[in-house]
Amino acid sequence: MEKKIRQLLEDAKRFEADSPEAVEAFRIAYLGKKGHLNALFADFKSVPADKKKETGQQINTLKQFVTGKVEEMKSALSASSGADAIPDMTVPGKSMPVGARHPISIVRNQIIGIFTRLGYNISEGPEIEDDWHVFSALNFPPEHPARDMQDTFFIEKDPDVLLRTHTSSVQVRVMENTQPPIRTISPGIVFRNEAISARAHCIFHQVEGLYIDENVSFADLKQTLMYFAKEMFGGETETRFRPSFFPFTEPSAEMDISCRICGGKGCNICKYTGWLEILGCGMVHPNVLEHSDIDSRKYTGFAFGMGIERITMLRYEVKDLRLYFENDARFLEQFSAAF
Ligand code: 2NL
Repeated sequence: MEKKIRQLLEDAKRFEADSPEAVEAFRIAYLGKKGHLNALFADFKSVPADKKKETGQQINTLKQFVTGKVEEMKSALSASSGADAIPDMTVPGKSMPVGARHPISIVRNQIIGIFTRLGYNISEGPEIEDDWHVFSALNFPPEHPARDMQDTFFIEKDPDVLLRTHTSSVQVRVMENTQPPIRTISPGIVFRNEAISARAHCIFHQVEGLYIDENVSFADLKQTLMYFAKEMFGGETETRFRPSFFPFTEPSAEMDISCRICGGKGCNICKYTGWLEILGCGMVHPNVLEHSDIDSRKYTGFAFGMGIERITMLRYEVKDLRLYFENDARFLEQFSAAF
């Protein structure tokens, strides 16, 4: 009997109806006066007493399943047939929810787009690095504070294994492996041992650029970065260069753009200066070229680096860095219009 019940349940599960008549025939076959269930209940009398409980439950399960299935099939068929099922062609289509790219990816792709149109290629490299590629090759003196445990995440000491603090390490690897002309940008994640706040994070994203050839000048640097600023922030964007210092460039500068929020008049975004700092840059230090076996008498180059989080904050007026890492859909969905 048990086998029979199981077989009937299997058949019922497999049954598919394509018309109301088929549903009715199915209902009669199982639940009708002369149907399977009544037959089972009749046989039930001869089930031994110690099996009655179990078998009774099985019959009930079958009955419940069939009753539910009949109702389901009826409503499915009435929804797809009959007068009220003729589709109303004037109803607007259902929109498919599509995801949004993360704002950091959107801005990273925009930066990559601008520089690849200028003839730069993209270079990538390891996130776990050694001292040479992150510091020594880039002309950091042995006692430079960036090498401190307070600033850099060390995985091992002696020899140093560390998380890269900038993507210049990728460009050192490019210089080691290729002779000029070099035109490359290195987007990627970097790590600094910092307390997390609205304005700082221990993980963030950078794009660095490097251009090395004969007769590359500071004028080339300025024109390239002024063009970048206009492409990124709009044609009316003004730029200014302030002298700065990095161990790996000489001379070095920081580039500001005119504040997009107030148009240069002064507001709390630009701290009433009318200017926003967006990147650091400079002429590649001769020591850096020589460390990678590039002849610094024949070749010169410029380099720059920017934080993608910061550019994104300025582009989209994001006020708190932590939003980038929280994956709150209410924040991320706001970027679904961009690529
Ligand atoms: C900043 C400053 C900068 C570079 C990055 C660089 C790379 C090589 C050689 C020389 Cl291989 N320089 N990169 C140069 C100047 C500034 O970044 O404030 N970044 C967020």
